[in-house]
Amino acid sequence: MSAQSSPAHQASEAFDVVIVGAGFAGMYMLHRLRGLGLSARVYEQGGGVGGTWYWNRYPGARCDVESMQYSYSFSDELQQEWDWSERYAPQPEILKYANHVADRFDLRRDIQFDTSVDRAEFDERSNAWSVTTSDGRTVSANFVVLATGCLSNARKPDIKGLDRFKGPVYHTGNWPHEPVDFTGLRVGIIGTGSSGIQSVPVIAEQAKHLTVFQRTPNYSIPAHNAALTPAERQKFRDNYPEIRRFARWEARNGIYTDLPDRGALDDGDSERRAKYEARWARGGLTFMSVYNNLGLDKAANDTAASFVREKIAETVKDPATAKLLQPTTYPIGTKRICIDTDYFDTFNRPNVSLVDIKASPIEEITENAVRVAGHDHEIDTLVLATGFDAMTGSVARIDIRGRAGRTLNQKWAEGPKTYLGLMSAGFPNLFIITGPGSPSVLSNMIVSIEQHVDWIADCLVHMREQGLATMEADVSAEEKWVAHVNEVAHGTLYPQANSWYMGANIPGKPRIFMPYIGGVGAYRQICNDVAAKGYEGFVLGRAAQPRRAAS
Ligand code: NA7
Repeated sequence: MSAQSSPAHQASEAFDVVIVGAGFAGMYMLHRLRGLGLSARVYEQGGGVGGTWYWNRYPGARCDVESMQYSYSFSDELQQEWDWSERYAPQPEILKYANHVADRFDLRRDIQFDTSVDRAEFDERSNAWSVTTSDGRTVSANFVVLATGCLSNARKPDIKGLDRFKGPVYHTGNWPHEPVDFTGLRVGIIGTGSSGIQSVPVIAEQAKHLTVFQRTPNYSIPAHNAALTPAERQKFRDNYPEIRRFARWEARNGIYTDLPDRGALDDGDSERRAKYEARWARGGLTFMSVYNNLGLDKAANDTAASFVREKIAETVKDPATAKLLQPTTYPIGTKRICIDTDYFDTFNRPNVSLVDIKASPIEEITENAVRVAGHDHEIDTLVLATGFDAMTGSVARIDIRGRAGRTLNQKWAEGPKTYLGLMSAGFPNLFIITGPGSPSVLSNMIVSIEQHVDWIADCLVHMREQGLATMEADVSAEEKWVAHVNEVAHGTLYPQANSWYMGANIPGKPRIFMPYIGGVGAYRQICNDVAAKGYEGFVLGRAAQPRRAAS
């Protein structure tokens, strides 16, 4: 499947595949393509591998999925040899793991760092993509794989006066590589999502004073993080075949845990409370797996939400602060639940204060303060934990032009449309890993990444064996899939929250529930069935007579 001679190819280097991004998705994609004998070039805008773990270096950054599960499964040697230190590894260790993988599989020689892809244009005559990078070069590729990540486009809020602030401003999603020392400083932090909740307790320990500006409180479950013992690690290693199988097929979110056999209202009050207590004591994301209907039934959900609110009230000594920290405006779990270490307890410290910016939004940021309700909260340093233009943001930054020069941004102006989250009609030979319309951010990302990469790799083998030059989503299959994704989402409580799943955190972004909530196992089966039926719903074209997708 080497690149054919064409005008697009003559002017530049040619690859079978260009991969955008060297995070966990891009690295594994490269590894698989090498194994198939395909040529690939990865472009990575950062100075190293790791994607989200390269950028999110803020204090307290950790994955919310346990390390033994948030790790590649494709190599048994790798999963047997790597020693995770803690139940939830800190960001530096996850980054170290990413670097280890890059070295172990000799990936770096095909990755060009410090280079972003600015433009990708499909040439209908040669059936190839012309890819232009930030170093001003253009290469061609038969296929482009967007491994750009779902939470990669850090978003600076549009707050009046932000640029006037005289002190340093940090975004959690774009944190400096040098350690930031808050000792003796008055620090302000805007945002109480997962990044805010992880960093607040750590910053509070250093800062002279920390002021937390909260718009919406979040449900957070204790991590109960701890060092992993050799015996705990070995138990996982011995059981990896079953743990990985279960994560792929049985657990809707790709995380191994015991699954519920009933709904929350099937138990009496005391039994239910005991189960919540046990899950709270265990800690972590699987809190939501205690019952099978917490994401479906509001009355069931209320029981879990009330339990967490009670825990907050028990922990936070000042009743007014506790009340502000209790989420009430959306069902628990409909925004990604947060996993914390001492977050609520941090508000008992004398050097931490909470400011409600829901009731009174930030009026402006001055040279040395955040002004709320006419009061200046003086600070020396500002931390923005304000999140990302999720799922579509990093794709939207690239000028992607498909058939007839139509851009992906034009096509997605009313919300992203894909078939299986893998391809978008009108954009042949362009794959997306964990894109909108796939389980993606609702799951253990590495489970979903590996499934997509393997599916794409198999697909490329099929195309090579069949002598196919193009593949793209059929418009009607795409429409049906988008409708299905929507229908499944609206059968749950998820759309009730103004979450980044819905695009609700970005002013003007279309409100569409982006990830597929049908569960990773059901989704995997659908993808496998599609492949088994000769890639049903995709239009496959030969080089001589490329076919157009029906439109
Ligand atoms: P999130 O979860 O999007 O959280 C962002 C936070 O910032 C959230 O509390 C927002 O309040 C707040 N925010 C955003 N814009 C503003 C403005 N303009 N003014 C005030 N407050 C604002 O991002 P994270 O980085 O914490 O986490 C993202 C994911 O990474 C997380 O779900 C995990 O999967 C890992 P809001 O809730 O919109 O009222």
